[in-house]
Amino acid sequence: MKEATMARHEALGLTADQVREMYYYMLLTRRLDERLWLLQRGGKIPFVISPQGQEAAQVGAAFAFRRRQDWFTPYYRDLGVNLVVGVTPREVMLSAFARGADPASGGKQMPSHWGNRPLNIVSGSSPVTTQVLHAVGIAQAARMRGDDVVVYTACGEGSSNQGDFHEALNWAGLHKLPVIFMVQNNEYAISVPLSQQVAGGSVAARGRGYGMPGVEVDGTDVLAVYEVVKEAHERARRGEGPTLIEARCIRITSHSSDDDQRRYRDPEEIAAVQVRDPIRKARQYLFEHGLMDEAAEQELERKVAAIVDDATDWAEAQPYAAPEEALRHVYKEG
Ligand SMILES: Cc1ncc(C[n+]2csc(CCOP(=O)(O)OP(=O)(O)O)c2C)c(N)n1
Repeated sequence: MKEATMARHEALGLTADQVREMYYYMLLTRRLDERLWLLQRGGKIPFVISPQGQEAAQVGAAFAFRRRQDWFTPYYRDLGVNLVVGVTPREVMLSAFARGADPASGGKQMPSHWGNRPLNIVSGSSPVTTQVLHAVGIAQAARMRGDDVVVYTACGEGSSNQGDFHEALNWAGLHKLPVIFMVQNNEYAISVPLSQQVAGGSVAARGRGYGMPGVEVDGTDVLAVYEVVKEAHERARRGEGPTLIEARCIRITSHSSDDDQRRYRDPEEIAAVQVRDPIRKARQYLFEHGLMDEAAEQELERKVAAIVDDATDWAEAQPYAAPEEALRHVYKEG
């Protein structure tokens, strides 16, 4: 009887503070990204590829993992995952401004090519889906060493049509490796809509063919995502193998700052997308359950704005890498 009257987060074992923290990370992800667009349009940074519309999928998933113990091979849009795992807003900005202290690549890679050694976030490269195979290799190594590790990897639904994706799932399924494949389906691969990308129309349905559960979840609902990823994480730790999760998301912005979605999406479609905004949905949950009121919301917005301002100003003032650093990490040293 008690279950029926419990709030959803309580039924999932989450405290009020944890749900508020999820919202904080979602908002931080959105506000940092909005700042990145301003900086790009102002000519201060070269490139943005946004998580807008995918914050719930990213924050909900990352909350189910263990910091500094699990491993992560995220994809470029995974700003929310990186923040939850421990990348700081200052580090995000170092990378955006290509400054020498950027932990991902010392300012050598494009922004959003995440990487952070102490946090077990593995640096990726620009060809999509390579990170999915890296995740499987890491999971296999952990299995051989007897380490208690679960690996997070993500990509878009367009990338789930690459050969690498199928090889990765097959191998992980065969060997029951502890990997969670998180496909964030935002319905477009640049300008190509879902109907022209995915044979069969469902990425989740492919799981069965590779010997693992394929779960579809509303990727705009942070608690729903947390629930399925937590379950997948527990399965992986019990030695029952990988899970494929298809989070049905939305894409609010253009593919990147080099793209203009008005060239291939109707204005009505772009406007309709906003209705499923994950931030709005999470905010409504907090208000309905008395976890946030207007005063608390304003305070949170002020706090997040101050963090974004600090990260921007601080990172912009940091130096570029010295010219002698150009070949560092390119060749083996010593
Ligand atoms: C192997 C490879 N092919 C093509 C590209 C160019 N490219 C970059 S992102 C992208 C679309 C990916 O779409 P999707 O996987 O759905 O992810 P989304 O960006 O929509 O989140 C493409 C084709 C690339 N980077 N690598």
